[in-house]
Amino acid sequence: MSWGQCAQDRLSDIARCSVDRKGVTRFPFTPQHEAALDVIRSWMSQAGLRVHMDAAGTLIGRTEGPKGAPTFLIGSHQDSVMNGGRYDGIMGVVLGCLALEKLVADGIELPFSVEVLAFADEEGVRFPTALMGPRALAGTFDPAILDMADKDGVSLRAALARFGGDPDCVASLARDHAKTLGYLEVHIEQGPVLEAKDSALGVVTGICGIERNTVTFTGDTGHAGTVPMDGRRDALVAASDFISAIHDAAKQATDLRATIGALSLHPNVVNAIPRAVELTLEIRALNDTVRDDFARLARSLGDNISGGRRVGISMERTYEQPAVPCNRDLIDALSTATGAICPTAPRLPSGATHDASAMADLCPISMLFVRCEDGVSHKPEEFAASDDMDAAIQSIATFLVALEV
Ligand code: HGY
Ligand code: MN
Ligand code: MN
Repeated sequence: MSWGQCAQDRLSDIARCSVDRKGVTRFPFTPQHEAALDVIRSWMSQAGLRVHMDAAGTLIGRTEGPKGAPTFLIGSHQDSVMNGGRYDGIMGVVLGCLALEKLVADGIELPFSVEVLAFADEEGVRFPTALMGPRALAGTFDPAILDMADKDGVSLRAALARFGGDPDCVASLARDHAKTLGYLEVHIEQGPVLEAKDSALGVVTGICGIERNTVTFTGDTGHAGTVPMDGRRDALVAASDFISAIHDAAKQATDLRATIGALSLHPNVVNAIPRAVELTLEIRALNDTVRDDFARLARSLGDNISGGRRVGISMERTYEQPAVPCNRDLIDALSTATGAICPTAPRLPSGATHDASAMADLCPISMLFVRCEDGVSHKPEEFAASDDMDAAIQSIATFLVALEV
């Protein structure tokens, strides 16, 4: 069996660690996460790694290099979105384990230590925060996030403690920059570029910046049958103007994505005029200035629309992470390593954000994309071919062997 086929079988197996069978739903610090860690422990043991879970719930498999040698990190996230795919995140963990297993099978010892990291929470679906694991290692962890709660009112602190983590020790996980050689995240592309270029792999040049805003329109409710049309202060009509205006403005911008992904109405009943609408506006761009400019444009569009519709508006930025470039030397080393196996491997930016964006505060980062069928991700139909994952495993092994301490 090829390494790629082994990866495919393992990803099918761990996909069962899910709330249901409609794709993969595996949130952090849940029974599904716990079941997944048992499977990942077996992958790490099979690669000869020493396994432990750190205080932030990151499962770590380590192979020791020569005494005093630095450590190279490989990893990604174990969690998924609701009814997501079976490759997003977890692919980077299984391919890292298999690349190390291959090096052992080939009798190759590296002049540095290597760790494979399975981070608990990158998607930020269960809690209104994300990237606790990599931020803990990078020393950028904010303890205030421990008080954030999920929709059932369970705090991140309680969920982590119940799961076997140690909330009070997360801040002490920060790694020594001088002893960390770098980080590689292998991830399904989640877009159509590699398929369009007929390339199994791609080397990532940088990760987009991302911000999330909560926008609230506030008007008046009233009886749907008695309030005349021209007397209304309908929050939903204003919100719908805003949604179309944002979409049209984003289409004019360069290398920018704006998405209104969640919306809630109040009172949300068939025979009452919507008094309030709360929606999320997410803006992503490879250039932080472009993103800031668009956020300013969004505010002015909102002000004009709310004025015209005689409703109130508020717009609050709830989350932000800057754009992050990958390390030039690692990009070149990854391009060389993939070149032997996938000569057409292009260099491309990542519109999706990743654990690597937080790891950049600790060490030089690199990312390798694997072709994604039809560019589909965050859906059960997400698919990566065994041959493409095989090419990735070969590339990771070649990359590690060529890495200089
Ligand atoms: O939102 C993202 O880009 C990532 O999939 N969490
Ligand atoms: Mn994702
Ligand atoms: Mn991901």
